[in-house]
Amino acid sequence: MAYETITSETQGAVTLITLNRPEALNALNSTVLGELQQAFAAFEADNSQHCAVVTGSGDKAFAAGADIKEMVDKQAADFFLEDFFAGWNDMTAKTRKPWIAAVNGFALGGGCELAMMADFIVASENARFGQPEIKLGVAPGMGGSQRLTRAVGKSKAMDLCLTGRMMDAEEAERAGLVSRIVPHDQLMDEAMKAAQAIAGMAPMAAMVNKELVDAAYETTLQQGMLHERRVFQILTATEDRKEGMAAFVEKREANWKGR
Ligand code: DAK
Repeated sequence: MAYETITSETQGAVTLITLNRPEALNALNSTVLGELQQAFAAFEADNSQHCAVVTGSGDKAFAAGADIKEMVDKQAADFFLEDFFAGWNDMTAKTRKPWIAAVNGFALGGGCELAMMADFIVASENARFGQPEIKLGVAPGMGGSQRLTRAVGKSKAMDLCLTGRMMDAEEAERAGLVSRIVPHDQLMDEAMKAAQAIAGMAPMAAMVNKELVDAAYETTLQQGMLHERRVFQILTATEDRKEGMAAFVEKREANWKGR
């Protein structure tokens, strides 16, 4: 599928989606968001694809936020009537397969929010994260105040949202926003390697692991543990569970059926 503002390609069982407006630091406009929704829907529907990586083109940015030039002349009624950026949550709400954000530079505002929608973030040492919306007289609109607070705690989330300052990759990793930092020139190799490793797991198990970790945000500990136990019990009925355990005992690679 040909897109205007992103690219999407498959490498084995991994889909690589690249935001492709480097001249605007990959700022997210309505076209980008619509195309991202399409690319994610295609990834989700393709049974040969088991993990995705999202990154930004160019050397400077993952995404420097929503496109301010697209928003500057809009009135409040336009945002409401157009339902501007509606569907931004599709990447989390409608995607059951795992995906990784490979953050290669600025991830600001909507860019930071997009990265936080991913199941985890691999950051280059050049990555910079922030929610600078306050400097524009607004506030986060795609989950920044909520996901950042859950990821890094109230104090740091308040600091970032209220001052609009950026944090570097090391601070982001210390705070728990980022799962790993890698040298800038190795970012895509490392992110793709992680994605290939995930894509090599039993597909239903990968989807269920994602669902269980996500459930930790929505449930009490007791409910979450009960859900986890039930899901474990149900997964034991899959062909892949039998294959995975048999392969271990027989000291061979598992041959997943995806069933
Ligand atoms: N939008 C549009 N263009 C941008 C941009 C952005 N967010 N960020 C950078 N660019 C453009 C610049 O305008 C410039 O293009 P030209 O003007 O040269 O044509 C080009 O990218 C290079 O940028 P700079 O020249 O500024 O590069 P520097 O290295 O000097 O600075 C920077 C990099 C990242 C520090 C700076 O560009 C910057 O501060 N950018 C803006 C960051 C920002 O404020 N981001 C938050 C945007 S607000 C909603 C949900 C969510 C949102 C809105 C609504 N709804 C559900 C309704 C989200 C809002 C946001 O994300």
